[in-house]
Amino acid sequence: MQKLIITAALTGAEVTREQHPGLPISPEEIAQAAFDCVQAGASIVHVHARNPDGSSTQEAAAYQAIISAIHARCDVIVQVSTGGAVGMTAQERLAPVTLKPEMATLSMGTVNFGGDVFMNHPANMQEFAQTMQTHGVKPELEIFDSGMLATANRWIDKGLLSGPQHFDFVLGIPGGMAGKPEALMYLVSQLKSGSTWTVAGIGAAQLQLGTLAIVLGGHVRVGFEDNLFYRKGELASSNAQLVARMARISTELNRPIATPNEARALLGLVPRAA
Ligand code: KMH
Ligand code: ZN
Repeated sequence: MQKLIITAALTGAEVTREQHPGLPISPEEIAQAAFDCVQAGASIVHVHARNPDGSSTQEAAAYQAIISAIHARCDVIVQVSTGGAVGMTAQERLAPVTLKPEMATLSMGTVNFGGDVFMNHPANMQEFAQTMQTHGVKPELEIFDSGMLATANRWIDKGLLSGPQHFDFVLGIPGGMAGKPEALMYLVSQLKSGSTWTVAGIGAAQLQLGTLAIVLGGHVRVGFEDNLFYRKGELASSNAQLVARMARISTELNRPIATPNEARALLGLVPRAA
């Protein structure tokens, strides 16, 4: 089995300080959270940028400040969001890809998102995929429902996505596929061979589906973007606390944790000098 890649989704676009006073918002706070997560076992950080007032922004300069602050502290794969926040335009969302980060997310379809709609028109999705290819950015295909995986598989057949693909199954969004083991098992059964995958369970599903992914040979995403709680009624103390729990479970299950360079090798990324 491959070593485990743990992604820390540090901030998200929708979570607020009212929901969690420790939510990292400024570039320095995000970089410190990234450093702590790497110490705890993360090899990828999934980042969203915020304005000083806490609102979401996709401006390239805001992402550059975060990337620079992270790399001043540690080596880790930085994965920028192209999902942004619900309601942003496609052009806004695409901006951070021009910075040529190692990875970026690519949502594979439209989904109801709580009381809103997370819009992903096929024409925009293709433009995102093309732009990532042009800039040498590895996409992580975000799958919120099974039809999105079917779309990704069609795109692979048509050559719109080339090479082995890396998927993130985001399970438990109200409007998307349920955060249940059966949902994850079905998605895994539909993957083309050579694919890699991670799971982002929302809320309490984060622990359950993450543990299942460790057993199944997938990878795991944890963090405040998807879940703020360590257990029912108890806020997690930090993103790193959630990473450390996954690293502990994986180690107990005899599955070692990947370093950033080991994760790069698994994902077909260029290794970085130490
Ligand atoms: N904020 C969500 C609407 C991504 O980062 O690519 C979309 C999202 C996915 O967070
Ligand atoms: Zn995100």
